[in-house]
Amino acid sequence: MDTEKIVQRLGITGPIQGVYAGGWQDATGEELTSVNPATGETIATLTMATRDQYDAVTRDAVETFQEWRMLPAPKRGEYVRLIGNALRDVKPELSALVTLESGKILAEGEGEVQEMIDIADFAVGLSRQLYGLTMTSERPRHRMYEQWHPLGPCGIISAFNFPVAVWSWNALIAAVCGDTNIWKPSLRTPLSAVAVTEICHQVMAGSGFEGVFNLAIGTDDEVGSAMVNDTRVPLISATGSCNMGRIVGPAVLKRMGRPLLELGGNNAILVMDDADLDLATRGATFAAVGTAGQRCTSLRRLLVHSDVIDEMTSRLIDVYKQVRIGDPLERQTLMGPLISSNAVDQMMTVLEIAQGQGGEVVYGGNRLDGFPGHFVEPTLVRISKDAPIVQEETFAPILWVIEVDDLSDGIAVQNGVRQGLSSAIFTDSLSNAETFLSHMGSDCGIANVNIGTSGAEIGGAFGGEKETGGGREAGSDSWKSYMRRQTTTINWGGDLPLAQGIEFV
Ligand code: UN1
Repeated sequence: MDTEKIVQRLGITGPIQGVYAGGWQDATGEELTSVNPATGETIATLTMATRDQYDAVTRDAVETFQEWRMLPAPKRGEYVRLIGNALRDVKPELSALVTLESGKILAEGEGEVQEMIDIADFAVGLSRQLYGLTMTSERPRHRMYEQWHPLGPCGIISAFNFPVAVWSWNALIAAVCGDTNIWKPSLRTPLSAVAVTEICHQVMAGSGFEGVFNLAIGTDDEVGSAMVNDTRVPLISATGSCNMGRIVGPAVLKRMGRPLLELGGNNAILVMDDADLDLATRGATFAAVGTAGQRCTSLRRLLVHSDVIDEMTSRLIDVYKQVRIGDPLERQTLMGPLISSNAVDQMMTVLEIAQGQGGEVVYGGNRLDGFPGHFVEPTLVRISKDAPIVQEETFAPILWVIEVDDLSDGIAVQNGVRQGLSSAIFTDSLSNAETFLSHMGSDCGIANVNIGTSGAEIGGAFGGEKETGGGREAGSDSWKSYMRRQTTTINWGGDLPLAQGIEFV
C-alpha cells in the first residue's frame, strides 16, 4: 500500500489542518512535518493550532458538552459503536499510517487499531453499566445512593508510541460517560490523529454532536500549557515521560483539576530457577524488542536467578540474532526504527554510561548506519543490580540482564526503582507466583505470571504506581475517572433524624 493511497482512503486530502472544533478549521499556527522514522522522508505537512484556536476548540467542547451530557448514555454508546465499526472498515489503512508515522511494525500497528476497536466495544457495553452503589441508611425512611455524572471536556495528551490507541482508551470511554474531548497528540504522529479525528467526524457529521471529539495539534507553548491550566477542562489525561508528568500533574492540581497520569515504567521480568526458559525467552524478547523497546510497558530489566542466568542469556542471544530489523511495513520485519536520531543518540549515551558502570554488552549495542532511518540493534547488557543506570527508563531496545539470588532478592530489585508500571514473574511454582502477586510482591500496577510486561488487554485497568503517576485507564472501573460521583440521601419520612444520632432542637 503506498502512502498516497493510505492517506486518501483515510480522507486526509487537501491542506491538512491540525484543528478540529466541531468541524475542521483553518489552522494558522506553525507548520509541522510528519516524518517517517524508517526513511527520514516527509509523509505530509500540516498547520498547527495557535493558542486562540485552542481556545475556540475548548469553547466548542464546552458547548457540545451541554447537549451531549443530556443524551442517554446508551445513545452515546451507539455513536461509539459506529466509530468502532468505522475503525474496522479502515483498519488496514489506519494501521499502515500508524506504522508509517511511529515506525512500529505492521503487526503492532494492526494491534494498536484492534485495541481501539476493542475499547470501542467495551465502551458500548459500559454505556449501559455506569453503575452507582446503593447504601443502607442509618436513618429510618431514608435512602442513600451514589450516582455518576459527566465531568466535562477532557483534555487528552498522547504520546508517539501509541498514537491512536491511548487516545481511544480515554476518548471513547469519556464519550459514553457524557464528556467531550480535546486531543493534543504527539507532534511526531500528527497524521494518525488527523485520520482518527476524520473518522469521528464522518460518524458524527450531521448529528449535532460533532464537537465531542476535538483536536488541537500544537506546541506545548500554544496548546499544551493552555489546556493544562484551563479551568474549563476538568480532567487532563496525560501519557508520556515522568518529567512531563512532573510538569502537568502539579499544574492541573494547582487549579484543583483532575490529572490522570500514565508515565514512565522501568518494567522487569523475574525469571526463577524453576521457570520454563523457552517461554521466558519468548516472553522477554517480545516485551524488550517489540515496538523497538518504545512502549511504556517495554521490558527494561530481566532479573534472573543466578542458577539459570547463563543459560537464559545464551538463549536470548540466539533469539536476538534472528530478529529481523528493517522496514516496519514489511511483514517479515520484527523490529523497526527508533522514533528519531535523538533517540538513537540517547541509546548510545546510555550504553556508554552502562559500560562505565561495569555493564557488558553481550549482544548488539550499535546503531545501524546502513539504513536511512533511525535503526539500532536490539541490545543485551549484563550488568549489576547496583548500577545506577538501571534506575532510568530509556526508550530503546536495551535489556539489562541482572543476576538475583532468590525470590526475595528478585522482588526487592524489581521494586527498587522509582517507577511502578508493569512487572512479571516466570516460574512454575505456585508459591513463587503467589508471593510475587501478594502484598509482599510486586509494587506495580500490572503484575503478570508467565507473560511478559507489555501487551496488556484493554479489559483490565491500565496504569502504574509511584513515578508512573497512579492513573488507571482503559478497562475495569477506570471509567470512574471520567465522571463525578454524587452521593445522594433522600428523606421520604416526615421527621428529620440526624446522622450520628445528633439531637438538635
Ligand atoms: C503505552 O506504551 O503507552 O500493554 C501503552 C501494552 C499496550 C499499551 C501500551 N496495550 O503494551
